[in-house]
Amino acid sequence: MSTNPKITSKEAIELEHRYGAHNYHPLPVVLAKGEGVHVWDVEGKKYYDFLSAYSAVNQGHCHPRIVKAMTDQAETLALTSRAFHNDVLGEFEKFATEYFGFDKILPMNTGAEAVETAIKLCRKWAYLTKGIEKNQAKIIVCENNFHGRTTTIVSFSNDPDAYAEYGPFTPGFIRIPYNDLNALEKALEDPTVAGFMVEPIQGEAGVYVPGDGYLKGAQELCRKNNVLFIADEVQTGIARTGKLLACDYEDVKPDILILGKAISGGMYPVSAVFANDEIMLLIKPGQHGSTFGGNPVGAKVAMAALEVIRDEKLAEKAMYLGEILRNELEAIDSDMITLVRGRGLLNAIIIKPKGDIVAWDVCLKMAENGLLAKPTHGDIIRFAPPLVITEEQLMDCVEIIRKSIASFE
Ligand code: IF1
Repeated sequence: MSTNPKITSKEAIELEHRYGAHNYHPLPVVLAKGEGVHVWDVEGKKYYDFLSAYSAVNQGHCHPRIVKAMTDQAETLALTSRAFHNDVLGEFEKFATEYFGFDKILPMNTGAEAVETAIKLCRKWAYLTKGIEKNQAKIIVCENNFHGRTTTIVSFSNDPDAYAEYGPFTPGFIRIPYNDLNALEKALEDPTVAGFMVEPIQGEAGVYVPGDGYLKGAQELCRKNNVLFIADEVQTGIARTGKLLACDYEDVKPDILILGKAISGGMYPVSAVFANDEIMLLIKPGQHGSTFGGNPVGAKVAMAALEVIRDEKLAEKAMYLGEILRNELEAIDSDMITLVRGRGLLNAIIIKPKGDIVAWDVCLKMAENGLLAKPTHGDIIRFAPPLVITEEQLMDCVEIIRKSIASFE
């Protein structure tokens, strides 16, 4: 099946190269169609998607319920701005706050905007409630964090690709090692600290899972020191790790929860910050917002996407299939795979180069064999298929991975 006879992969790549900024280095595959766990390139070749748009497409590509929610609303009312009320936003806010168990939600569009929102909210709380002196509030973050790409967010990144030549940087952040409660305890001695922002599993760092008790311990330390615990679940949230939220593994309820990506099933940019009244109501009219945040299309799409998670029991599926995937990957007999890690269907393998063969080559080989995954940091490959994948499809994928790696032996 040819999905777009008007253009070849080569032509599409040349157009992007000629007219687009070179801010990405994608695999040389041009996708034209998606359905469930599958995507097709313009020549009609079919692939398993093992990235899910960085865990945005947890519900699978073009899920019919989410598509219908989007198209129905798009032909009814798409955007009002927040200058006026709309008849969907309140319904979405009630639905989402009940779904995640918070008093209030503040909807935005992208993950980075939601992180910015959480930072602003934390700072408001620092001055209005905690009583920190004007402009002195600090937020603790972790080494190797990834929270987005705005100038403030890259200000506290330690990845030169993310921050270099983008200064001057926003002050007010303290960086400590991840998965280190002693470092956190020490940093919390500073009375101007207002928040601790953390990814429950570090995604960009290569699916780095902290030790048991880290999140719980961090939350307790924050409580003891009157500091807000802020969880960035943009990547880990919405069933990806085998629970609705990765924080659920330790029964930790953040003071501020940040969601994005799969809250809309990847159909449309929707992100959100959740908090209870004593924090969220500190932001008053005119003090924060976005033209598109809370728009009726996004609201309908997000409700449908969250219903799919619940009705199709995708957290339970991710838990069950993740176990199988890691066991199968560990059973692959190759000294090129040095480590398998992850939770639920957020996983990574570490590739030991073999001569000139590195993770990028393994990904090219897997693509040739019909499975798309992307390397990161040179030697890590993330495996994060849509959660609607069946056990049979998963075993098919394991076979593709096995065969691809074996081709280098
Ligand atoms: C890119 C990685 C994934 C995130 C967390 C906020 C955001 C993200 C925990 C911002 C975004 C992305 C963005 C994408 C690559 C990507 C990524 F490789 F960098 F680590 F997913 F694995 N918090 N993650 O992971 O959300 O503003 O993008 O909606 O190319 O920047 P956004």
